[in-house]
Amino acid sequence: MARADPAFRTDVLAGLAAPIPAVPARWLYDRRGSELFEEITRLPEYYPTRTETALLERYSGEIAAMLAKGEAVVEFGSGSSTKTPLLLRAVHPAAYVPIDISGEFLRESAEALRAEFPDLPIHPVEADFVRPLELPAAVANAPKLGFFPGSTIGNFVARSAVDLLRAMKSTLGEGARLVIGMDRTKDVEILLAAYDDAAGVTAAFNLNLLHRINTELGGDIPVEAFRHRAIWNDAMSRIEMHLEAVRDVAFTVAGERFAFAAGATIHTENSHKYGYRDSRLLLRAAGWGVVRDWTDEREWFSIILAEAEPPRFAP
Ligand code: AVI
Repeated sequence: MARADPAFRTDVLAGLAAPIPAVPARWLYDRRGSELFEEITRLPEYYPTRTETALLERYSGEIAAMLAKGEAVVEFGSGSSTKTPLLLRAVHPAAYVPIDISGEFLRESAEALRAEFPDLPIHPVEADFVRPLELPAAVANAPKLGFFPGSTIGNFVARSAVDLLRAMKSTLGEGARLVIGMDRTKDVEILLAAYDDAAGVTAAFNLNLLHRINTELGGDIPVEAFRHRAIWNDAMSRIEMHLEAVRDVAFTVAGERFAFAAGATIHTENSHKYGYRDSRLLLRAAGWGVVRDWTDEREWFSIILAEAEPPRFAP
């Protein structure tokens, strides 16, 4: 059995036994899960990556023109292969600080960016950015620009999204700006196709969680007894991923027994979609005021520039 992260064990055992079974989405991303996610970003049905990249190609010059000089760009998550260089090339920052919980991804992406931007000081920080953290002393006096692309904010329920945006504000400090990608509400058919593609890559991504549980937690889950489901939850304005039992099934994980009746599901991910006003409300709830937002012709995705609002009395 591969060595398991104790937090993975705790989350899986508690999540499978919960009245509404659910496993936190972060566990979808082991090495295989991350590879499958990369594949998802290239699928014809998965519009977010393509649309956000096109927005950055088109508007990063405009974004840069609205910023201070000598900014330190702080990216929440290690630099993705195509989006980060687009911003860095336009902004010409004084320094770049990628923050990621995975040291391995952090080192790999920092290496790639060093090759592309040999004169840019890069200060990687291995940490979980959901909590406020101290930035390297080298960028203490620089104005900060947070960068949170990918619509990853959509994977957090509103309460956690606000906590996260507040943590970012506290990490970046007074006067900070934030460039954030948010996926917009749109036709349900388009959303369902993006999260249940014809080639079955998203299904493999979701089902990989069960393989991971079997490998790392000594599980004997018959993976073929589950199928991938993508559901639009209109009241919550989100796509939900579930793993649905196609027949009655019983299995053990880490020596504990679980049973699922046919049709019962394990909830594995939320991907919230925001209307124009919803995104502003979410940011405002966390102390960020929207300076400007850029969207594509179909209004499928937004890149928002926000600024940290100073504390003030309100009526
Ligand atoms: C990482 N995150 C923004 C993706 C999303 O669209 O919510 C994860 C994903 N899940 C299924 N497809 C993509």
